[in-house]
Amino acid sequence: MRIGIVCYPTVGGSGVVATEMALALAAKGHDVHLLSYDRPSRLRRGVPGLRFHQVAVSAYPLFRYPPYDLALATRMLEVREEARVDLFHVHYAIPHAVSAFLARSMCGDCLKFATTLHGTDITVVGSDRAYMRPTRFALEQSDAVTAVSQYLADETRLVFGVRKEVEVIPNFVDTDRFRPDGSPRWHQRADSERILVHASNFRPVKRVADVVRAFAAIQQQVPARLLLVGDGPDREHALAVAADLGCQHKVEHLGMHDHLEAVLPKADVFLSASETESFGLSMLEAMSCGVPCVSTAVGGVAEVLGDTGELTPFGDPAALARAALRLLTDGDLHAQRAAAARQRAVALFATEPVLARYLELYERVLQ
Ligand code: GMT
Repeated sequence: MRIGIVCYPTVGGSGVVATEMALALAAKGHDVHLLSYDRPSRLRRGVPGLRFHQVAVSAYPLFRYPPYDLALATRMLEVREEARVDLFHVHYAIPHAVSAFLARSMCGDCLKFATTLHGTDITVVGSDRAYMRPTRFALEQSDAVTAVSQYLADETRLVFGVRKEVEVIPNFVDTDRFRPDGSPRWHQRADSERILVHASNFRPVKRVADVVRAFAAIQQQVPARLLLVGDGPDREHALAVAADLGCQHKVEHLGMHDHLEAVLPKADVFLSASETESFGLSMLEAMSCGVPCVSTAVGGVAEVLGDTGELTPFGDPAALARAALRLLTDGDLHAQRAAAARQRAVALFATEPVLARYLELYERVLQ
């Protein structure tokens, strides 16, 4: 198939999923075209069958807000003409589904498009009045709509009142790349220092300061270190909270990391304090490395973790700390959860079966 994939390049689950999907489809021999306004962070160079098309957005002085959605629609048409793309798969509804609809309308229905909803496009941004109506319209117009969790599919129906079928196709993980590396667990290490990790884009919705608050309580009970991976607007606030709570010397900010698969297997527990999380891709990557997750019970997280991790109420870092301590003071429980996490990732979220579901969907759309 000739497939166009549209995504945001920034650190955030939707761009990661779209890029991994582009790489996996190209590896299967499909002709894949990835469109974004910048090179997505996980995109490798020189991959046969995969081409990157940058969407250039001109900054004319009159434009306080450059019309990216129009530039994207034009680029989609150009790629369609150059590469005879059969179908576009747009990740994140706003404004990608609207641009796809515009591109399709401009060429008299010459292309098909499927929209995958990731989370904040529905739960936060999509329910903003300014974006609500065009997003609902573009979803209705999509040739297929998918959501990454049942929670998000239900939320889409509730918030947008869409009549269209929203099919649930979960995110996936490369279980060969994200795998346990044999690192000793805390109870096997001489210093018995527990390593906790949090990875995200540090947006307010991630509540990274709550992760730090939970960690501050944990390290009072057991020797521990917190690795913060990623970057974003709340980084300074989170580090300031660590300083206020007197644990800054045990919190290490690793910044943007190209090789999360090298960091995650070293962790004993992954911590997440999000206010909303339609899926939680970093947690799936941690599970695949055999790392149990302790998270707020929000959105679709329970669908991902199953009974391999611990869920606590949102906005209660003390509960998060207690749940993590259960895993960090009982070696048998930790070993059992770590093995269950890896098994669940392999059984339910491996790349191949999930990709097969998308290919089936593409075929249905093209028929
Ligand atoms: O976390 C974000 O706000 C970024 C956002 C995105 O689309 O880039 O992430 C969402 O999509 C990911 C991939 O499907 C999910 O794993 C995240 O749970 C989801 N984020 C939220 O729902 C907050």
